[in-house]
Amino acid sequence: MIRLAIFGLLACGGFAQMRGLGVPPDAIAPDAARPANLGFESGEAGSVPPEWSVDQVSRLNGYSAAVSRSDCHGGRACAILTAGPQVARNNAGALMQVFSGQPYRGKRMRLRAWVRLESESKRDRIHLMFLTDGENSTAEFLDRSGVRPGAWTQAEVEGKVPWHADLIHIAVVMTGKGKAWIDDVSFEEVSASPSPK
Ligand SMILES: [Ca+2]
Repeated sequence: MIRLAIFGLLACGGFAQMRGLGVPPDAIAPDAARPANLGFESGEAGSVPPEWSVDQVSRLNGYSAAVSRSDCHGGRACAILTAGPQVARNNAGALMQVFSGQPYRGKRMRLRAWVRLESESKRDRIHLMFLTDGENSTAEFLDRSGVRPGAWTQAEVEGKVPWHADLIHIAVVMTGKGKAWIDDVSFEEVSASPSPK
């Protein structure tokens, strides 16, 4: 039901590729215990940020990611996800990271990131999402409205990690032909509301 809701809402052909995120892509370490390099301070300018990857479908569609050392939100570096010239208007590209779901089982988590989208099309967006994988149990949480082209904005999405989650994939997804700056990602438990006295 969740998958249907996501894809029905976006009504965007390119976004259907995000279903593939449920399978660990190549070039990542699925046994990583905790998310890392969330401020993109590691790595060489111009190369893919360590711990992160662009999934294969996104790469085939023409998206690429690199560390940038200018115009960042925090620290000295950030990531840029760029749509190449061959990207079709309705495609989507994702920068993602995968780690163990075990420490987060049963917890309500919030994924946040500072993002800035540069695009000539007002339809383009940046969406945050996280997905969980496990035996007989998957879940997907998507920031449905997304961030429009403009200044640095903090995006977020929340969801409860299923008890049987083995892996968590966090992703920053850009739809369309823009250029997305990404920085200061966090994945934290949502604190319980104080009980009324
Ligand atoms: Ca940074």
